[in-house]
Amino acid sequence: MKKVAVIMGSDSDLPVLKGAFEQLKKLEIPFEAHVYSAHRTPVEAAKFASSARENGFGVLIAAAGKAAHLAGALAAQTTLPVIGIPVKSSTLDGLDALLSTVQMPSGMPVATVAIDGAANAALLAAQILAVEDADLADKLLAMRKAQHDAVIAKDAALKID
Ligand code: RP5
Repeated sequence: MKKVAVIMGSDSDLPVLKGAFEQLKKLEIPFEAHVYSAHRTPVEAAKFASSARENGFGVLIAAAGKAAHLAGALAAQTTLPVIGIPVKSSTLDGLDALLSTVQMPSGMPVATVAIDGAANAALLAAQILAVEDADLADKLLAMRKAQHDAVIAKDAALKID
């Protein structure tokens, strides 16, 4: 199976990414996590992205806050799909990172999830890999069924006083 790369702009983003690691582990998807910054280590970030395909990666997840250019900077260096997680790390509540990540120019897509939406980033990465992986698709289906059943159980247990 292809690996998922989880790149964060700073180690201060790590707590947000717990939800992504959890989902990737649950689905037994091999992944690597790294700290590369679009601004502080632009050469290393570009090098990682440009060699990601030959290094066995299938999807890149990029989490960054503030002027969050990481996902776009990685996308500029690879034709692998890049998923951006805008991180809420400043006084602007993540809106700065959301707009910096989502407003990519035509020709350079980044699939942007919600602010701090790490779990969905991992699930979207899994769904991309599952296009060519029936076992992974089955695992995703089982997760959807469990999610469905949990809501049905909550509905049955709902009591309004
Ligand atoms: C961004 O700036 C990082 O992704 C992080 O969310 C934010 C703050 O970084 P630190 O100053 O905590 O390293 O580049």
